[in-house]
Amino acid sequence: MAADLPWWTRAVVYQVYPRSFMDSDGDGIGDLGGVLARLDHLSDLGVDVLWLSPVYPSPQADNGYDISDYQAIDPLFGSLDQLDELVEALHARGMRLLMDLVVNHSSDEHPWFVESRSGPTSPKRDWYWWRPPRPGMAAGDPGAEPTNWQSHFSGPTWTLDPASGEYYLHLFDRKQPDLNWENPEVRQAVHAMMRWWLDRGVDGFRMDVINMISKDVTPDGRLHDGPPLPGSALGDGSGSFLGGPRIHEFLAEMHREVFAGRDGAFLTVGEMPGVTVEQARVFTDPARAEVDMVFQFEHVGLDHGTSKWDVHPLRMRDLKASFGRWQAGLSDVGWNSLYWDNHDQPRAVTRFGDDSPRYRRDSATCLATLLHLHRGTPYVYQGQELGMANFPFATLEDFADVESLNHYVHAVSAGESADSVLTALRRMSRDNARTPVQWDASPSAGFTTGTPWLPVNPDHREWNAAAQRDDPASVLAHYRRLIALRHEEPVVALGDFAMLLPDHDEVYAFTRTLGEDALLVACNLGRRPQPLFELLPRAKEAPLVLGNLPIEDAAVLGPWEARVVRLP
Ligand code: TEU
Repeated sequence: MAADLPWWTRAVVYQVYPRSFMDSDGDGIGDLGGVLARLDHLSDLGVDVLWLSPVYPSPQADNGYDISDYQAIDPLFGSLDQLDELVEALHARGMRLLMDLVVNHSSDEHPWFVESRSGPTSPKRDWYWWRPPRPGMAAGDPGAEPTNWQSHFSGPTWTLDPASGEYYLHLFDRKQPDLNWENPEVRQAVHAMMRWWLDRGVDGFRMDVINMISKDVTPDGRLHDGPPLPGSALGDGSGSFLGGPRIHEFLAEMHREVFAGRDGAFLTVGEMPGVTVEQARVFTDPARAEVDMVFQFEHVGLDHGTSKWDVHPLRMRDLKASFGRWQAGLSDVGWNSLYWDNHDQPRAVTRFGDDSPRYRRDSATCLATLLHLHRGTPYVYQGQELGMANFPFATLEDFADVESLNHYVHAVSAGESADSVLTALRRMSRDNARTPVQWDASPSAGFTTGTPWLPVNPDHREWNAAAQRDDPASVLAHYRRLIALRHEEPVVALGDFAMLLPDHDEVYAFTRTLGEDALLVACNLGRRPQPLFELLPRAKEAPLVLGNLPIEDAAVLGPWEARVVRLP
């Protein structure tokens, strides 16, 4: 039975955020030449798939998640020839390429939107969401926006176009207008574009906020207000666009139009903020042919209060309850994706681990072991395999991310103190993930010969790929072992998951079982030694499969120690 499962059930994906990966031409911004130059790093690691964040032409308002041409490469990043070269080089090494598909919205500089904005009679007017002011109000009046929705990037989701007196919808920045998926021409254009990339040899797509493409709209075109947000004039519109009424229809149609009947081994992963386990079962049920797996956000929301900027400590029980539910919920139908880090999340070693000099390496490898031993497809975000940590941001000027900068402006103008906003940005800003990859100890960390677009973390002198490559005790070496283990051991890829010690505050433990074969995984997520054999007596007679630390006393799980043993 295992042999029939799709290839990606045994795969590990590596995410490249090209701006920050490797610069080959000295302009301080990473590019495709840089990716090509560092492919050995990926093969050494042993990953199966490269997910490339957007490299398409873009005004870069959201670092490429605002696309102005879906079928080209931004000269900032290189050329289409280099993309073709990348496909070929990856395939030659037995790896596959996943492109980022950002079609909930385009850039406001995409010719489609430029045409759409030209006036109410434009043939492309209906490709986006244009609406008159709220009935009884004049364009530009406070609160005249067609709905009260708050944007993911602060402020209203509507921007007025003074020329026509109508507003357009943007769930994200004003430079990211939402495409109108109700219009079949939009869907056909997206499908054609996807086929064009597959014809070039790419192996699939990571689909940006794909559960937001269907909006809850009445037959006569009205959208609904959401419940008011505390302390704000705006409301939460997510009920109108998260997993909207036609989402399954749109995804099934996309699969039919783009993938069905095509030869090859593809992978689709839908990024779905707010998705529940129950919904994910439906989205990833192979019988429905929608997407292969989804990115869910539950575990990366566990340290959020009223918003991501209201930071709380993570409670171990919450993490276990959440991961446990996802493992159980997708055990018989569907499939999990597994991640700590990506380009939107602060660095996990700082956020969930312990990045003090004493425990940084141990906590990075412990978190990695925990994640990689779950059932699902693990994603490694560039630099995570090196133990890269958050950046010591000093002032507002150090930040570049549109979400962070918009939040600062809105929060301060709403009366929050500049200091407290900055404190939150330091911990949660997406820029933490976006500082250049630390290749070596040289001044720009081997990332560029020019001035990096975001500063290199000063800790790169100690924490870098060159220093770790030949060190068997490094974070990098541990990632290599984890990835190899998944490839070698069917039980790691496919075994059933069972959570142990659900109420323990420091030890995260579980078993994986495939037929007669069973592994026990125990991770100490803290600085206090834990009595392993007392907590988990079955670990006593069990031989070690993989650990992150030399074992001094087998009966004790040391600070941030992770151990995988085979149950007799
Ligand atoms: O992100 C979707 C999303 O909702 C969040 O991750 C968001 O970026 C933010 O961090 C919430 O606080 C995707 C992309 O991954 C992100 O980089 C883009 O900015 C966003 O969509 C818009 O395309």
